[in-house]
Order: sequence, then C-alpha cells, then structure tokens
Amino acid sequence: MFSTDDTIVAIATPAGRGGIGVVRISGPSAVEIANALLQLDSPLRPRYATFARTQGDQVVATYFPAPHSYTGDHVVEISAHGSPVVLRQIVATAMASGSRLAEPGEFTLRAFLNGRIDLVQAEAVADLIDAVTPLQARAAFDQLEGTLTGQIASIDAALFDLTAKLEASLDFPDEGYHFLEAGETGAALRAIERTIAALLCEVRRGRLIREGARVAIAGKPNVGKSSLFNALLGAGRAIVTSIPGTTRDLVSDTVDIEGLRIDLVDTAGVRTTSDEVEIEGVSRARQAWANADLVLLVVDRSCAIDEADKDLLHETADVPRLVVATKSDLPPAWRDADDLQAIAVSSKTGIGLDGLRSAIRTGLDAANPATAPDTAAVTNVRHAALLERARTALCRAVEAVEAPGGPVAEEFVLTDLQDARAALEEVTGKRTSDDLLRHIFARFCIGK
Ligand SMILES: Nc1nc2c(ncn2[C@@H]2O[C@H](COP(=O)(O)OP(=O)(O)OP(=O)(O)O)[C@@H](O)[C@H]2O)c(=O)[nH]1
Ligand SMILES: [Mg+2]
Repeated sequence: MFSTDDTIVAIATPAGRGGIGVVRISGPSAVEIANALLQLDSPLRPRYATFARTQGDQVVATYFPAPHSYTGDHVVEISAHGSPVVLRQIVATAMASGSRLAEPGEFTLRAFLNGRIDLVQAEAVADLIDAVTPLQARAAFDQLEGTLTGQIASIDAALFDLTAKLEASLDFPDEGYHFLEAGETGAALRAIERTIAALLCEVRRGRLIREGARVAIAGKPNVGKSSLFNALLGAGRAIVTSIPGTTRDLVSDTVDIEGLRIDLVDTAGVRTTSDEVEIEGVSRARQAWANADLVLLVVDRSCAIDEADKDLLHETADVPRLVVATKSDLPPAWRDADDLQAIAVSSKTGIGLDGLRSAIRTGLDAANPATAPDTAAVTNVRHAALLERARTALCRAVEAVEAPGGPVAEEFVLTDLQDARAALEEVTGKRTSDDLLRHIFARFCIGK
C-alpha cells in the first residue's frame, strides 16, 4: 500500500543546466525540512515567495499548505539558480533532514491518493508533459480539466439512480412496489449504453491525436516521391536523383502536419524489374501502404498518365488515399480530370504544399470523424478497454430486461449494472490496485 505519511523531495525541473531549477518537498514535515536547510530572512508564509540562502545559493522558497497544493500535502518549492550541483546539494540536505527521494510521478500519485485529482487527470498530466504537438497538449489539457471525468461521473450517476430503483423494487416485492417498469428500465439502459458508445467512437480520433498517423507516399519511379517527402519534412532527408529507381528502402521521419504527429514514409517506385534489391523495395513499399492510415499516390503532372499510373490508381482505390500531382511548376501534360481530384504541388517551388497539408489533415479526420464537438477525446487505451467492458455489461442488462419471455429477475440486471459501474470506477481510479497505480506512475518523470 502506498503511504503519504513521509516527506518526499526531488528536483522538479529537467536534468541539466537552466535559468532556474526547482526542488519540490512534499509531506507532513515539508516546512520543518525547509527550515532546516534554508536561512530565511523571514518565516515562510503560505503562498508567499520568501528570499532565503542555502549552503551554496540564494533561493526563493514558496510554501503551499495542505490541502491547497499540487499534491494535497504541505509543499515547499525552492527555486534556485539552475545549477545541477546546487540543486543536488539542496536535495541531499533535505534528505539528511528527514525526507526521502521521490519515486517517478510520486508527487502526482499523492495528488491522486489525497483526492486532488482522479486517475484520468493524473494520466493527463503525463500526457501533457509527453505531448509533441499542440493538439496533443490540448486533448491532455481537456482531460486534466475534467471533461472525461465529468462525462463518466454523469454516466455513473445515471447508473446509480437505476440501481437504487431496482434495489428498491427488490426490497419490497410483496408490497407491489414497482419503482420501474421493464420498458422504462430498458429505455434508460439503452440511453446510457448510447452515451458510452459515443465516447467509444472518440477512441479512434483520440488515438490519432495521441499517437499520430502513418502516411505513406506511393507511385511509380521518378514521379517525385522523395522530393515531396523532403519538401514536407523541410529537409533533404531522402536521396533525389533523375534516375528512376533511386529509392530502394523505406525512408521515414516524423513531421507535424497541422498539429498532428505524422510518421511520413517514402517508398520505392513501383515497377516490374529483375533487380533483386528493387523487388524487395517494391514489396516493402506495398507493405508500407497497407500499414498506413493514408496513402499519398503521386503522379507526375508533367508527363502523360500511363498504364503504370493507372494500375497504381486502381490498386490504391480502396484505401484512404489522396492523389498528388507533382512537378506542377513544369508545363502540365494533363489537366485534372474530375475523377482524379489530384492536388497539384511542386516540391521545387513549394506551390500547393499548404493545400496538401490541410488535405492530409482533413483526410485523416474523415477516416476518424468526431461524433460530437464537445465529447471528450478518449486518448487512452486503458480507458477505451474499460469503457468497452462497461458497454458490454449494459448490453447484457438490456437483453435481460427485454428477454422475449419477459424480463429476467432484477438480481441479474443489477449484477450487470454493478459490472458496468466497476469498469467506470476503474477508469477514474475510485477502484484500483497498487499494481495498476505502479504501472501508470512508472511512466512519469522524477519530480512530477
Ligand atoms: N521541376 C520539378 N522537378 C521535380 C519535382 N519533384 C521532383 N522533381 C525531379 O524529378 C526527379 C525524380 O525525383 P525523385 O524525388 O527522386 O522521384 P522519386 O519518385 O522518389 O523516384 P524513385 O525514388 O526513383 O522512385 C528528380 O530529378 C527531381 O529533381 C518538382 O516538383 N518540380
Ligand atoms: Mg525516391
């Protein structure tokens, strides 16, 4: 079992040198320990920055009394000059004065144990710190603010209400108490099930935000795939030559496209060849398209569309795809026929690249539509699995209530409702195990 009885200390700022470094002390003896290691001009006052000296530095200390601190314990934060040596000295002195070095994520774990935040919010803290794009940060921040927590609370309240009524009918069977008709119960259950289903629809979109998407570039040789890859990355990452068959292996890199983290993959040009290396390259190219969330099929606008292009257009017709007409700085050899809906770009001049970026974003959004604008994005696989479990339990309850031979006894329906509530309580951490907490907080950094 985790305890909040002792006082923990850690450097809260990133490792290495910096303008300022912060040491955080949290626990019942935070103030005593701070007093032992600081020479204060005036005593620490709640939420006031106080000037002080340590053995080797001038610092500013701020005291946040329990329960209104990040962790819910007494917290003292000491801002020193950002020297790793000085910060380590402060931590060592704090430890000599009776505190213990914090485990990764232990400050946030305490906030959870002290009821300051729920598990969804604690996980959102880690997501926020790990966010690579502004959109990821936004989704994490929404969860930290409690959007998902609130939605789960209202689902749980509806389940609680239903449970109470069913239990009441169960307690007074002879007196003819019928707090709920079977039809009414079925309708209420279905409504709750639909709310959970809507949240689950957000899982794919959430995954897109959290994990990003894979976009593969496809096309026949020499159409300008690697040039497009480089142009989207803004770097000369892949080799470009006028010789068809330049790219043999997969080349991939990460790029931020309109806030989404995109793993962009350049592939070998597809053609029939007896070159063993190229055959392997083409086979890898096809695998990359199959694994991609979106394929950019590149055709050269300065050359007439031939059978090879047509074959590839046909081959990729059923996957999420955008047709990109490259080399549009050159005189065009064809006009866009409506059925191609090609996006014209030039990797050389940059024409059309912004349009392509927003088409990529739209294309990925279309594959992962938002069901409702104010539904929380479910970005976490743990949450998704538990919501699915709650939904399955509710579907069972609906079946029981609407069984063809008349509703099944309330006891059975109640068991399903309890299962559903248990799953929801695991999402927010009302019900949890030490192992799960250890697993979740292990991904945090020290000092958070
Ligand atoms: N004018 C012009 N030339 C381009 C453009 N994009 C690519 N090229 C030229 O087209 C040739 C082939 O470009 P790559 O990017 O290597 O083509 P690729 O599709 O990767 O070719 P493979 O790797 O052989 O399949 C090079 O000579 C490029 O300079 C463009 O937008 N405008
Ligand atoms: Mg290439």
